[in-house]
Amino acid sequence: MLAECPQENCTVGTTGQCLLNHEPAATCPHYTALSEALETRGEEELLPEPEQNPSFSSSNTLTEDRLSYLMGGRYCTMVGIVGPPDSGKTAALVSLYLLLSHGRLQGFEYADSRSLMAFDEISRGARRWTGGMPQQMTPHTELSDDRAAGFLHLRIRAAQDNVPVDFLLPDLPGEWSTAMVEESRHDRLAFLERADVIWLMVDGARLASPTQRQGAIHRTKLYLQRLKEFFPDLPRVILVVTRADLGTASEKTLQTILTEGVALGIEITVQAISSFSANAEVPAGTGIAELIEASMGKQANAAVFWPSSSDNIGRAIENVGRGGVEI
Ligand SMILES: Nc1nc2c(ncn2[C@@H]2O[C@H](COP(=O)(O)OP(=O)(O)OP(=O)(O)O)[C@@H](O)[C@H]2O)c(=O)[nH]1
Ligand SMILES: [Mg+2]
Repeated sequence: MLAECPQENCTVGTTGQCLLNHEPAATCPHYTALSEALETRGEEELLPEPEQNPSFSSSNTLTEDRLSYLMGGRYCTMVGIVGPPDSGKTAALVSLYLLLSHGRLQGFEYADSRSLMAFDEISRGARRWTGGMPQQMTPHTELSDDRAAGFLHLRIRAAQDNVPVDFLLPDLPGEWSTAMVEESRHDRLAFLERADVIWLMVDGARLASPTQRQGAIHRTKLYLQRLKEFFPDLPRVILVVTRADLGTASEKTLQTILTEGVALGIEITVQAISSFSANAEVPAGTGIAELIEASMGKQANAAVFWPSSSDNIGRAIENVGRGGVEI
């Protein structure tokens, strides 16, 4: 069973060994079982509405200046996650965490995390629900420090080669992205220059809707233009098309966006995901494993699976419905 311990240097989560030598480890007063609550899904009532949105404190996420110290010099794959409010940024992180903690991220397994408490915090509302999916699985993201990004850490091991990859994933309020596009405020997103890959999150339900599609395409193109303008050395971009359970964006729609990316000199690919699901035919978690695979920096593989050609769009969309796991 996965566990977490707030004691510095305690590795009970990965080794089962309690830092304070409690035997069994579960008798330690600092020990918190991670999956206990997950196992009771369906048996308990929906959590009451929080009185206020949880906001990250610096102790929950890893601040940029502490990253290298905390990671002990390990190379980390930094993902830049951008997208407007409600585009599904937090939901993707929650889905990834829940899949990993259930051992259900196909082809990958959990190896470690230095920010379990932060993951725990953002996943709280999504863990249990009864009688259908609530409207709001994750609260709007607010940060206690409105100036500097905080990162979540996950070490993920690919079953194929057993090599662990350390991911650093920021969960930022959508307003930070909107401020970049609309007010040219990009100072808080400076870390994007150093990112290995960018996930540009776009609401797939809007891209699929006849009335909202044009606006969503226009806005996504604007994001690509601004990203390239403010961060000329932009790393490769994965266009993450969210809410695949609620609609499928057409190839033509996606091609319009990809064409803009290519014209701007951006290396861009597409991945559709369904972090949660209100549709029995599209399991929650669909596309998340493929997103991790494409983000792992395995450029050769990524190129095979997701070349930025029109042929590829069908592949990305086709992937919806395959490999998904119910959370
Ligand atoms: N049906 C469905 N709903 C989703 C999915 N992803 C997100 N949602 C819903 O959309 C809501 C908002 O998603 P978030 O991930 O919190 O949005 P965000 O981009 O983090 O928004 P901000 O924090 O405001 O920037 C969630 O609470 C879910 O209820 C999905 O794949 N399927
Ligand atoms: Mg959010």
